[in-house]
Amino acid sequence: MGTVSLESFRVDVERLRAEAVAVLGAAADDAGLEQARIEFAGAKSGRLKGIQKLLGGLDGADRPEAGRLFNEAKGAITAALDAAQVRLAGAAAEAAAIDVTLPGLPFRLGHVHPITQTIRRVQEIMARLGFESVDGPEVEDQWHNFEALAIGAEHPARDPLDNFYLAVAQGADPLLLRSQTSTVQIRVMEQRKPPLRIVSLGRVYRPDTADATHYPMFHQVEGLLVEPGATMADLKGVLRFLASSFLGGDVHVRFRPSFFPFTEPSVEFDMEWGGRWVEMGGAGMVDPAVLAAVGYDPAEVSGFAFGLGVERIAARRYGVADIRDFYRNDVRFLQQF
Ligand code: FA5
Repeated sequence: MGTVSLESFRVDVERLRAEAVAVLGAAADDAGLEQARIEFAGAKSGRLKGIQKLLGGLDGADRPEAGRLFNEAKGAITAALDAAQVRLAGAAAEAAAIDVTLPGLPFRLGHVHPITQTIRRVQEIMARLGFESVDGPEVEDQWHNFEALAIGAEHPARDPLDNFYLAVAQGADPLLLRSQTSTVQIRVMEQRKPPLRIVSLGRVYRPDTADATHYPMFHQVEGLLVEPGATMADLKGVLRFLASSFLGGDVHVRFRPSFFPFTEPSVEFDMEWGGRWVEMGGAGMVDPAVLAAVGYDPAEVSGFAFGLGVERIAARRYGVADIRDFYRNDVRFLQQF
């Protein structure tokens, strides 16, 4: 008769197995795992070894079943040991992958595009002279882009080759991407009574071939003042103030005779800055016919208007030789501003 019963062996083996699996599963680091390994699976005095020794005390008939129970428990404990090793190795690799002492990646901040900076600067300068900033639509009808500005049906400026007309339903009034911001003069005068001082900065579109001074989409500054007694001297004074404030230093403004259908007289104006004359835009006294067309009395009020290219004045101010650079989206160029 053996000294150990099969039942008590079974209880001991199961208890050891459950305890070992729990402890190995909870091992938090290599040292803890090694300690648990020695305790349960140590070759000399591990507890598994202790249980194994009990086998000798069992009845011969019970030994095969007891051996099977033992091998099963040993297999489960070995598997739990392997799993714990894999788990801790993975955690170590993960910890090594994040080096918290490395300097962080620099966070790249963007900034306002130089053309937008220019627009805001011009708005701010004109506001000092009492010019309110207004917007107009980029998709226009023929009335605002041409007719109200005395650009008649036969005028070459209306040529489809010189404009971006939009496809509209047959019979509907043609629409186009505005070719100038002078449209906003009309839109404002249609809705307000004089006196008024407005400035409008926005995109305009012309099928021009892109070169150093042209782009098919560009921006214009439109200024309009309508008051009793406004003269060309006022126009020159305003342009000179704008140029000096924008470019810095004393800037001279020169008028050259020109023609626009909606101003009379009309001029092109140049600015002298850094010893060079540069063409900036067109201007003139608002034609009395235009004033009358929007319901103003030309005997009571007169006005002046001007329009200039934002890319041109931005290029001048920042020393940019080619306005196409503004639209290449090259961060190395843009981050200089
Ligand atoms: C006009 O567009 C008139 N509406 C200006 C005006 C306003 C006259 C009010 C009288 C009263 P013009 O077509 O010349 O005029 O254009 C004005 C300016 O826009 C030019 O001097 C130039 O600076 C700029 N510009 C014209 N075409 C381009 C282009 N393709 N790319 C960049 N800038 C351009």
